[in-house]
Amino acid sequence: MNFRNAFAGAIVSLALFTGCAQKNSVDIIPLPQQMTVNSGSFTLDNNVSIAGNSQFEIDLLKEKLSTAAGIVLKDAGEGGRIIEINVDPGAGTKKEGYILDVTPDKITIAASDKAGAFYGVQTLMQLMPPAIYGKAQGGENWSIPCVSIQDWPRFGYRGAGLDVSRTFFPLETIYDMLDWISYHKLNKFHWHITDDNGWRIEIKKYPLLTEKGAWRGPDEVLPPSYGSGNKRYGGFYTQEEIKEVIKYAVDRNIEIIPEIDLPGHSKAVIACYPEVGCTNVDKTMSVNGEVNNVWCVGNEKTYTMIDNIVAELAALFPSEKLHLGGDEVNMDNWKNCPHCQAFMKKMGMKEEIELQNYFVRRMEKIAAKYGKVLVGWDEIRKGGDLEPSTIVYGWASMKSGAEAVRKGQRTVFLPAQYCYMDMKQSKYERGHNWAAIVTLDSTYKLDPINMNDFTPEQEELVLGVQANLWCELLDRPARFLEYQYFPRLCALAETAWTQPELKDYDNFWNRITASHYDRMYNMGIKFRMPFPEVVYENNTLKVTSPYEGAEIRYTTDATEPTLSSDIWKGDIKTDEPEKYRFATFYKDFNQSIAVGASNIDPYHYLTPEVSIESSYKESETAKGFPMANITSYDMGKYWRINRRSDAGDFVLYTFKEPVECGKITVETGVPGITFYSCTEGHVEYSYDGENFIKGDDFVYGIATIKPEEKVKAVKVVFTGMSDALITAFQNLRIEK
Ligand code: TNX
Repeated sequence: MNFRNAFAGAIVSLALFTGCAQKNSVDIIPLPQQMTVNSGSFTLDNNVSIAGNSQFEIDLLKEKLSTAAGIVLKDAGEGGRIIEINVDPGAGTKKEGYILDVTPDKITIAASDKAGAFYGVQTLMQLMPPAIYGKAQGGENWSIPCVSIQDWPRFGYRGAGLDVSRTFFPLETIYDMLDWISYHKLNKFHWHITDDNGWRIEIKKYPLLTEKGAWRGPDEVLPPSYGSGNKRYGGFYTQEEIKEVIKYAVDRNIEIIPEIDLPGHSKAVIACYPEVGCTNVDKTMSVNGEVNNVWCVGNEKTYTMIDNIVAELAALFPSEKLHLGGDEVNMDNWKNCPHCQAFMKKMGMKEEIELQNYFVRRMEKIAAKYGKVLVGWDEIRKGGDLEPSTIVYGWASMKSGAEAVRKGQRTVFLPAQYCYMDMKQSKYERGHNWAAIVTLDSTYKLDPINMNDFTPEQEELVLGVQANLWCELLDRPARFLEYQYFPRLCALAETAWTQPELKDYDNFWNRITASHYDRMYNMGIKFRMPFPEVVYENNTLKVTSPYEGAEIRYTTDATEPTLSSDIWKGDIKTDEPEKYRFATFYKDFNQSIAVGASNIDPYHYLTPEVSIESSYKESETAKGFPMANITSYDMGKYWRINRRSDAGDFVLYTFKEPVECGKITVETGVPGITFYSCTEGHVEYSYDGENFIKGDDFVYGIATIKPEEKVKAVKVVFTGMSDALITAFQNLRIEK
């Protein structure tokens, strides 16, 4: 196939439509491999019939059109213009590929497999008004531009992963996700269904896993974590529910790959069945700050229990892949555990890393026993070889995935720097940043083949790419999942589907803003909006719009813009730039975060000399995070205590001189990340340093004070247990 021609085709087609009323209607995401736009259109109305042998796809289209347009497609043979959808093994299309032809009288979708027919319908829907994804009729013009498309995916593995352990999502969200990923021609849903903070799948042989292990809270076997606070939190899916989900996914060409994360990340199991955990490890913490979360690999009971669990999983999930984790095990657990040590001795092992490989090799055998192929994270390569069939998920870096490929393993690429949807999208937004700030552009750029110099044989081992959402930080607001995934998941979809020769970020961005925003709106996705770039120069606030036609509103009193704020029209002359805030709006549905000029400090925090007293001992301070960090007024820094806080704990900030101010914001936890904050407590303040007034309770680790006199002291007061094993405090944000 000649990609240069295909690219020319795509360009020609876009050019053809520039300046014409239907310009947006060929903005397909992911971009098809070959597309020609012809003149004319096919009008959808009640005089159209639908025929063919691809029943699910036919029904899907009928249902969408009747809901969104009130159009009732007639059955085959009833006359009128016609839509035909056929699966024919002789159609000559590639795996999951399709041919879509739209002429004024006829639409045909032809594919060699059902997946192809499904994707043909997805593309056809993107040629319709965005309202096709909606739940109501809006009076659109239901005509479809004439096109000729030949399309197929670049990668066979095009995934989205979701962690439902740290945050539990109801089934409704899982179904929404399946719809959304299928609209983007993604075909794998990697369900991270267990972790330290909740076991979320019914296992009939071990009922405690969900009776107890699915719940955390003050009186549960799992302590509160990640903002779940002082209440019972959790949930799980029954096997019957999962069967329904799988059926729904299969219809939409989605393979669900379940992950049971072993032998680390297993606090939920071990809290319910302590006999399979290492002993003598109460103080050995994982990188996520968990203790008692590692299976004992020197104990046969471990393997019996895993075998029994896998038996149920294997019977439930049709996928040939079984993901058993393998990541981030703190091997000190094994070092300190008498059973593991005795086992190492018996086996003649010298290092704990050999235990990791031993464990993984046993997992390969258990998977094989049930007809499955083992899948695991980068770390399963540690300490020895693997079966050639075993699949590695390269997450830590591009390099780690490439190493797996060079070792001859089939590999899915999800390097965190490109694919982790829990990473911040800019320095101003919430999210993890340990890997990178992951912009839309970063996700779009990912190319595991072109970024490595693999041999043709090695290229065959690159199964594809995946975007992953870890959910430690998803405790708010309810639709934050959508904010994190979209539109980054659209970028991943194009990376996964479209040949790199055809990819062009600016072109993608135009398609997103000109058409796909409207589609996502109709899909009901509360996607992230980009904020404007603002700089202050020559007494003027200069605003750069994030895209053509964006609606930007602003305020002049430092409050967040709303739909009734003024619309920005051009440069603003002012001597008080810090009072301005700008945000991008999409209809009345969505808006970006509010920003001020990036080259000035919009807050003007005061920095009075302050000293600290507290209930924590010097020895409890973590290395590298000293108490002095919270008197520095460097807002990125924090003081970290290596223990959970409880009622009675406090931090007292006393100013050398009383401070005149309008507002003090007291933030606990890690700056920009809702980790290790005060979940049960309130703030107190004092004008004389002796008598304290109770202020607000901490909400998401933050409390504010609006004093009426000069303030001498501010106190963080814990009234109950905090919900992480670590506690963190920040500098006071004091404003005039
Ligand atoms: C690393 S990726 C993890 C997860 C965390 C994630 C946060 C991987 C295999 N382990 O447990 O949730 O980082 O970004």
